[in-house]
Amino acid sequence: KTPLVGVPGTKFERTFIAIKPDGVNRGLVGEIICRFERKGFKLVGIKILHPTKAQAEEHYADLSTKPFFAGLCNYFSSGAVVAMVWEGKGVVKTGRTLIGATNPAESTPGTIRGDLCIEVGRNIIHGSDSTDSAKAEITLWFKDSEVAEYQGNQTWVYEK
Ligand code: IDP
Ligand code: MG
Repeated sequence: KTPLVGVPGTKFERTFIAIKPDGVNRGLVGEIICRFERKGFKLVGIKILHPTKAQAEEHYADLSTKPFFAGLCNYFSSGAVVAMVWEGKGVVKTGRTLIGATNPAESTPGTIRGDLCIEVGRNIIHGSDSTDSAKAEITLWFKDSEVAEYQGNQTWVYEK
């Protein structure tokens, strides 16, 4: 059985992806899931929840000294979030590539942020920035019983 936090460096690497309240309210859930799904990554955990301010502060604890921290936590806890765990080879780094640069004004067209949003304070999606933060974030948001293993079409996605 794959550990909850995945196995970095293998096909079983996992990352934490969250569609932020603006993404959910703008009806972009399907669009975003579609992009990860068609790439070949495997969705192993998904739920919708309204984060508390405390959960937002814990999730973004590394940014607590930033001037935008309070606004960021208000934003992240302002509505429903779709929290997900995605699995696949290189999913942490490639997930960040699919998402695009933090500031949508600098995100390349073709990326999620480059195509779908305009401002850094409303950039619709979160993705873990390293395998270590993926481990911490998956553990923060998901229990073992909330992640499912299934066969999928992975034999057609990987050479071996
Ligand atoms: P990331 O989401 O691309 O990993 P981080 O630097 O981890 O970017 O910042 C977390 C979130 O904080 C960003 O996604 C964005 O919503 C918000 N943020 C980052 N920089 C700024 C800023 O300069 N002003 C307002 N919000 C910001
Ligand atoms: Mg970040």
